[in-house]
Amino acid sequence: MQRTLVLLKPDCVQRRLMGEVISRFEAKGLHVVGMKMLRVTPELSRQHYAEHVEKPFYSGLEEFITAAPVVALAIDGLDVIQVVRDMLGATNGLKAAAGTIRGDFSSSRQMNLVHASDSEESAQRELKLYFRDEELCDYESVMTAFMRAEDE
Ligand code: FUP
Repeated sequence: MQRTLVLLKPDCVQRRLMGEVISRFEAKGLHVVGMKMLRVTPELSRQHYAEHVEKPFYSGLEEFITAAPVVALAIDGLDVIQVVRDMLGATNGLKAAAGTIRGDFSSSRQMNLVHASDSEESAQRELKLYFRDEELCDYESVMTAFMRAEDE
């Protein structure tokens, strides 16, 4: 079982696509254990995108990610880090496959609606940036018996 950090970015919030995107994760059977709306500050942006701070596109990225609220989600599931990345599709919405979230709703590289951790290491780091331990709610998933076999 893994946990990942998902961010519904300012374009997702402004375009009223929050429900649409969360519905896809729910329909897949993923287990949401944390959710909050917040405004990303320039400082949080620099921490979140630490690997990109020196890149030429960073100033535009910071302007975008701080421009409106985001919704942070902590999501549990088997192989959830890769499963969510696959559900998002390629970074650039113009290149993302049809059927993926970005492929269906984004036509942009910067405004690609959703962020998700790309490894266990980034998930741990990013979850700490957005959630305190007591903000995460572990609860039993009563549907699990009808979502997958016991040996999966
Ligand atoms: P991803 O892992 O899919 O979120 O993508 P990256 O870590 O490669 O990039 C982080 C964010 O920077 C992406 F959401 C898009 C943005 N970006 C740009 O705005 N311009 C670029 O040239 C590359 C990435």
